[in-house]
Amino acid sequence: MIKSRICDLLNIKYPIFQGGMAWVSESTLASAVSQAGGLGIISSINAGADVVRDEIRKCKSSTNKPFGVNVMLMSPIADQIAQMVIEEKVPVVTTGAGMPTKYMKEWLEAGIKVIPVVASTAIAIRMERMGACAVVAEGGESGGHIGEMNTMALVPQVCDAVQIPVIAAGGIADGRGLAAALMLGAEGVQCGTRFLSAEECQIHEIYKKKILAAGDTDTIVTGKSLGHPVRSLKTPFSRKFAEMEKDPAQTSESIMEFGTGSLRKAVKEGDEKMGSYMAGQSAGMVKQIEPTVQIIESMISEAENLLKGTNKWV
Ligand code: TUI
Repeated sequence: MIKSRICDLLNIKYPIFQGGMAWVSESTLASAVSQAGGLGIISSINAGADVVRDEIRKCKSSTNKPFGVNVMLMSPIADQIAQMVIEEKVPVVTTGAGMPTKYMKEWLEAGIKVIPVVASTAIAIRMERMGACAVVAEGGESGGHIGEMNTMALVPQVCDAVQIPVIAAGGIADGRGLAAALMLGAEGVQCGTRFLSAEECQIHEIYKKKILAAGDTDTIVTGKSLGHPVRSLKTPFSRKFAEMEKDPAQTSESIMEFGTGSLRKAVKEGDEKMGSYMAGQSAGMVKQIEPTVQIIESMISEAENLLKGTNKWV
């Protein structure tokens, strides 16, 4: 049985988090993950603050297991969500795309377990000092907003830099990735892309089809010129976005305007022309639609078998 400090800390059965994916991670998916023994996480980037509160309440009524909410720090409603997680007594908060410094004291006083997503050792160290109970070290293989480092080099360096548990993210989609992450010193994994194919994941069926059809080189990083690199599937939208970034006639404003609403168009409408289908490089490993419980159980049993067989190497 794979267990680590994070299981005891959060009172979860398996050290598997489902990443808080903008517009994607709502209560149906998050409660299914928590119910299956992992940590389900609701995203706060979607239709608005009231919708997030509804999703938190739905999650509480679907499972009595712990779950989390992701606060995306670049969001214009981050302050509102930060307050709401206290009011709603959310047990775990993960943060992304910045430093949660200004919320930390209040969250900790409210008894919330704070787990920032970090993309460097420097930020991991600062988060530990501020009272984070763990960090997610996320490599650039991930979908969505990414940092500079990749998982293989980032995770062991973060593990060396902090004492708190490190959860590895980026490029992890099966038991091999889980076993490898544990070997790098991590005490769990966070997966996003793999859960896009979960039966309980409420995204448009075209999004799911595109994930199942994707191969290893089918993602692209756009947004570097705007200071916000984002990984998504290669589609007419992302290719056009990349072209606009190279075109000196375009301004940051015109490029940003082109991108506005594109993630919603993918998730809710399956818009094949103007949708932004965020996904990580592990999309090529996602082969079938299956129940969340099967994703989690198969990851755990595959990792256990691999770890039991490690003596073949020594
Ligand atoms: O946050 C994410 N991934 C996301 S958020 C998102 S929402 C969105 N993004 C762009 C366009 C439209 C919608 C989609 N994907 N991952 C966590 C993450 N955090 N990755 C990298 C970081 C990070 C980066 C810098 C964390 C801390 C950090 O601190 C540096 C600083 O100086 O603040």
